Amino acid sequence: MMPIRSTFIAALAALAVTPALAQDHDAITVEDAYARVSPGKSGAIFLTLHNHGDQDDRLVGASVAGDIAERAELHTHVEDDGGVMRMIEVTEGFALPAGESLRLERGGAHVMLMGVKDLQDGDSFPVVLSFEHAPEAEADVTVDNARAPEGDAHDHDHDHDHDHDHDHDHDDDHDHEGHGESH
Ligand SMILES: [Cu+2]
Repeated sequence: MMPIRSTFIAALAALAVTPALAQDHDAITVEDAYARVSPGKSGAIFLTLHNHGDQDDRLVGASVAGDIAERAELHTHVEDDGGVMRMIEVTEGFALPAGESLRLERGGAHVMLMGVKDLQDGDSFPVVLSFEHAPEAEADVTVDNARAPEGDAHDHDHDHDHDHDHDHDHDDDHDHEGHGESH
């Protein structure tokens, strides 16, 4: 009796983890996911999505565990009438056409984290992304507060960037912190 039960439970466990490992026929894959956070306040996740399928899709939601942050939302930046970049929630999500990639990056689309818990540089945590058509995708996100914005990658050595100061006034910091306070 016991060996049979054990085998049965082991088989169930294997079934439970299989979907996360079944990368080869996933229509949508996630790469290079990292986050910048202010513990106790807010943060943002940046990543690249690839739609390998032949159907247009759409990123419509994101979630993290309650011990990571209170809430996750899809956000983007828009320029207001005064030329100031502001963040807004994008409830309809982001288009991800068949065969194309979508980069969530600094100053653009991102997954906003509200009420960030005690996350430190180098920590990693899973984010679950949901799509209009494709099954949910889970990705590991690494906290990397020192990472330079994509557009700055080529001038890494300039003075303004040399000290890797986490509180440096990169263009998205004020927005995120302000946003966190308002919720
Ligand atoms: Cu945001």
